[in-house]
Amino acid sequence: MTDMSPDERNRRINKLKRAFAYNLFCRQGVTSRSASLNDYYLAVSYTLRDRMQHFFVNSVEKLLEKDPKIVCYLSAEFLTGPHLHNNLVNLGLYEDFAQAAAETGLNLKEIINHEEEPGLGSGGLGRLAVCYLDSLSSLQIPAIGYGIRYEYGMFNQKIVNGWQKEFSDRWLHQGNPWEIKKPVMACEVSFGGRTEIYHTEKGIRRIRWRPTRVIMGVPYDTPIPGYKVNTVNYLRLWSTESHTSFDFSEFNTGDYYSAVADKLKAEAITKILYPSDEQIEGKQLRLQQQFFLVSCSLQDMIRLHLSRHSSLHNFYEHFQGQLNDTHPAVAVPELMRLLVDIHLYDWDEAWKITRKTLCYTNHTLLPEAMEKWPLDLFGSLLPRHLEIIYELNRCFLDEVRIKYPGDDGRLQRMSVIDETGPRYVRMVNLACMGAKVINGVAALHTNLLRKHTLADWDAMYPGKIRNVTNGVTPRRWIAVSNPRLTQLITEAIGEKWLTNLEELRRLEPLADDAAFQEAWRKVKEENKRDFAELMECRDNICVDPSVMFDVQVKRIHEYKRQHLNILHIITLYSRIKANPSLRITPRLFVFGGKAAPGYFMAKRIIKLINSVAQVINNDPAVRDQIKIFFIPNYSVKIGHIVYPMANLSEQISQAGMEASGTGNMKFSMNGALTIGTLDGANVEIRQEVGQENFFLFGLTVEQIMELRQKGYRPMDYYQNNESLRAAIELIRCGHFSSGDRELFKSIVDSLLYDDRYMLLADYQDYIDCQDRVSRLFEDKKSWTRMSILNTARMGKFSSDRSILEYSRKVWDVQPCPVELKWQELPEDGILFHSKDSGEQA
Ligand code: 26V
Repeated sequence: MTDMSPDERNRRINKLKRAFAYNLFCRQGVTSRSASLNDYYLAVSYTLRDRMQHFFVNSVEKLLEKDPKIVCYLSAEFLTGPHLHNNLVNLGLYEDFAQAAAETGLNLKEIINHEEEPGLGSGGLGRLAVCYLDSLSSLQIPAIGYGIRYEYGMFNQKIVNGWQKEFSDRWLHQGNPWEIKKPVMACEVSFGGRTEIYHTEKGIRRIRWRPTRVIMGVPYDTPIPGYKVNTVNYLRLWSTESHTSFDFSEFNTGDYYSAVADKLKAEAITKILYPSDEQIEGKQLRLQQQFFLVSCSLQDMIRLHLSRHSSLHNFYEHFQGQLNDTHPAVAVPELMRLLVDIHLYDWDEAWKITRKTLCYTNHTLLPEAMEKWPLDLFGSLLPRHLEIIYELNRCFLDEVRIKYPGDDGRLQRMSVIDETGPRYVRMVNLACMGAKVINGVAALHTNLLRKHTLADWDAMYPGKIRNVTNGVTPRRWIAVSNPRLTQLITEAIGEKWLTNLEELRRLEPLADDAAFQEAWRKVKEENKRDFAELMECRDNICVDPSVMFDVQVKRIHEYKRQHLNILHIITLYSRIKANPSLRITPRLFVFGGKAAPGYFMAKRIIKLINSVAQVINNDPAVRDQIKIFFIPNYSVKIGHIVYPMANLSEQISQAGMEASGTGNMKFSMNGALTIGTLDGANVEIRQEVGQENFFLFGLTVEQIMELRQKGYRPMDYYQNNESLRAAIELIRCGHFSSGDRELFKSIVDSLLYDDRYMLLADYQDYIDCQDRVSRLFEDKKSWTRMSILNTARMGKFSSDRSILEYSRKVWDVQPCPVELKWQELPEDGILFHSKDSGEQA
């Protein structure tokens, strides 16, 4: 495509222009005279999708031919971010589209910016799933992402009077050009009822599930193109529909009105996303969602397998299921049910297949995040699955008894049924029992899993718990979001780094090169200027782009310690107030993130940030040196602007709490320096970039355990540290709440009397470290050098490396390259090809 004659290129551009016009007219039903920006966005997107469709159909055909093992990534969340720009970059068509748009009188950037992102995820876990899909396609590994097509995604956040307010997200209302509905692939999913025993003609005893409700799952496919390869995998999202041909009389809902009511009830299942970090106990709809996702996906995998093979004995050789956290863990009993009850395999054979098919990724160590379902609720919704779980658990506990005779404590801990109080089904134990491999998401996290959370499992199955450190895709997180940096890097070292991120090491020799440093600084400044302009437009806050941009964007949670950041800001504020002639290193503090709607403390922390911002941004004595900005409604799209503009990345969770973090990687790749604790992937980031290029502070996991054992007393720190006392006192006395002492009492009390995440123990070390950061920022050369070295040494954190590790350590899968001759596109964008002659049909 690159060695094209000007004539040929002109022809291609003209074709694209005609395709825009065709799509505008035929699909949107408008002409350029009446088209809205949304019409143009849809027309351009359809034009691109038509081209992608060609690769997609080809990839599927290749799969059928070669019959390789397919990775099926099961996840309750897929946070895709906007598609158009990413797809243009991956298909290498950005320049063509930009030119065709310009010649049509359109601005491609404006069209790209118009896209509303699907909010089908709440944070790192859902975004990781999509980085992995990008890498799977780019590495040409056959894969399907299975998820839920929530009608309402993650809520939209507005900040009203400093508080978070939630608004529903109707992401589909303007149309979604990327998905294709596949009604012929629909599946049935059952709920409720009871089970009964029957005997087959041969006299074999079997179980039949008599559900009370059957609904339909209809898939919508979104193509996921790899970067400049011919492989296009897809994301298959399931949506509920009521069962059209169902015999209502059997369930005494024979009248029309209750039939309609049933339809609405069925559709409710995929209505709304529950954020992954929300307490979900007892939410029946959530369990329905989990089962719905799992049942549709497993049926789909089995159907695909049986279209090419006569039996399911070798199912696991062709399908590798990956459970993204425990949300899809009900796959364990569901696969057993499909094999035993529907396909009539014997129990032991079915268990062998199941345990070879499924693997499980753990994404958190927080005890309160371990999913469990009240037994009654589980049994009333999935009676057959509960029976299967009982039977699996019985056999499993027999094994434990044989290996550890008389160890009742271990038996109780490892049981899938929690019987220590009210009875629950423990999803972590279910996933661990049914998985071939269990993995953690960063070295520290995996070690803590082995040593603590899953120690019993590690002892019983040595080697089953493995580590695969998270990674992020450099395509979206550098090429799409930071075009200036992309150009600078590519000019310096060529373009191979986008598919082999280790190539960035070749920037190292340039870290001290004055001209390169200058160019590097210019990129960052321009990115900062873009952001400052956006702020000014939105909130009328005026910022000098030369000050340090100090950023913390992530879900709001006490363990992530946004309020430690605030204590630092208040400390700086106090220093200036105490000494008005003091000149500090000026900073813009940027925050962004959503709090789970029912999480009281997280919502107070947002209010605190905004209240401190209100006082500081309006105080002429300090506002030239400190400014605070809370970005409302943080999203992937905002991430595209934020990671490229940051000078300092705040990764300050309590050690041992953040399983990995992935924002930390995105910042560092884009040349931000990190201030962070030894937590999650920070540990490995520091190892890679060098300890001299990372601002470390805080207690280690070991020190925290020791301190907790000794008896942690936050009050001691408070009493012995004057500036800490002053900072907390300012919050307590109502300085940031117009004298209201009640507003932040819960935050102050929790810090002074409990402080579960030990902010006070880390406070002084954090402040000292921030002072070092400030001093270093004044030395432009040293800072820039460190910034270049951070980017240069981030090769490890490409999701390509993660996926290659999963392929080797967990899945045992290989790439399956798709060869394809480029063909000309006819006017309407639909492309025909014949395999041998390459002629157009
Ligand atoms: C769940 C819950 C549920 C109960 C209330 C509090 C709470 C807090 C956190 C969670 C974690 C849910 C799982 C999750 O989102 N884990 C994130 O996964 C990312 C990708 O591996 C990783 O980078 C983050 O460190 C990890 O928090």
